[in-house]
Amino acid sequence: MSADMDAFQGVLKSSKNILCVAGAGLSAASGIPTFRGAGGLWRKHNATSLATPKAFKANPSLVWQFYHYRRESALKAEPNAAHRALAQFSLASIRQNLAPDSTFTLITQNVDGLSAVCLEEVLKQHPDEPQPAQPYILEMHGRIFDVKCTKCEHVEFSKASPICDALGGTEKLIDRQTADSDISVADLPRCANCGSLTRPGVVWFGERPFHMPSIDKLVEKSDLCLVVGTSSTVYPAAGYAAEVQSLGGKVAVFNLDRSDGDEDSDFLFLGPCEETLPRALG
Ligand code: BJW
Ligand code: ZN
Repeated sequence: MSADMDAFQGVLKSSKNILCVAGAGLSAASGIPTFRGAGGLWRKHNATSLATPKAFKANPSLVWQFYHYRRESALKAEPNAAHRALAQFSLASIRQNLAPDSTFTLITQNVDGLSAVCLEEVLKQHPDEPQPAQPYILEMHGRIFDVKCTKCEHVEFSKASPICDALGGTEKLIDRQTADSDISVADLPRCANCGSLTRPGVVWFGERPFHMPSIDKLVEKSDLCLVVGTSSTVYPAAGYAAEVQSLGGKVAVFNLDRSDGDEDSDFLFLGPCEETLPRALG
């Protein structure tokens, strides 16, 4: 594995189908906590222990308080330089008149919506430029502002703050000593269609990620995979880089620290991605 930026940029220029697999580190500089390591504790709970259907079934009040806190954080957050570098690179790829079948796709595990917000901002700054012909962002673990019924098919995109009266203010209770208050199920967010309990429209462990058929096709044809700010511990996302490499493509990892499987990468750029990505893609 190499940290040679010039060599990386040579590969970047000659690649036709580029994939970026991103994780929580992409949004860290926007103030969104990561899942593992120092940022992974909410009150006294591990963030990952709350991201399961079992946790929601056992304690919907607790899981909703966790997601309410994260919704409120995401509402206040703004895209950072790493989001911008990716959005600008996606537009630059179009402007350089790449072949019509060439692609740059961001597969993000993040649910905060910051990559989409950023792309909209960048597009607004260049209203006369060609727009992306195909979806550039695939949010494989869903979107935190989607609220989905536990009984019927109803899904609503809502940035309401707070999402319901009973959760209002609980986002401030974040220290370890906080006793978890028990909000009755009747007072948690309810479905506008059938009145049942709703849940965040995100992908929990054991659930099928979104966009799997499209992602599988992209992985198969990618000649370069950028792995940005992810611990590479959660599948299927954690397997994409190795798959691209096994089919002859290159892999470049951008992470603050060492991450699973990075010893097999072709390029490794250690440091905050909000600094390394703008340099690499600029
Ligand atoms: C910086 C930085 C800076 C910090 N700059 N870097 C194969 C093998 C083994 C197990 C499995 C397998 N396939 C499937 C499984 C099971 C399971 C799994 O992977 N388990 C593992 C624990 C082993 N996977 C699943 O269950 C998935 N579903 C599935 O495969 O379904 C199949 C199916 C098919 C058909 C029918 C039904 C099912 C679903 C996984 C869902 C994960 N959900 C969560 C919550 C999402 C909602 C929410 O946000 O609340 O997704 S858990 C959590 O982990 C979240 C994240 O997206 C995901 C990954 O975490 P991420 O992004 O990598 O964050 P961190 O915190 O781990 O890492 C941050 C990194 O950033 C660190 O490396 C830092 O160093 C770095 N960093 N600041 C650069 N400034
Ligand atoms: Zn319903």
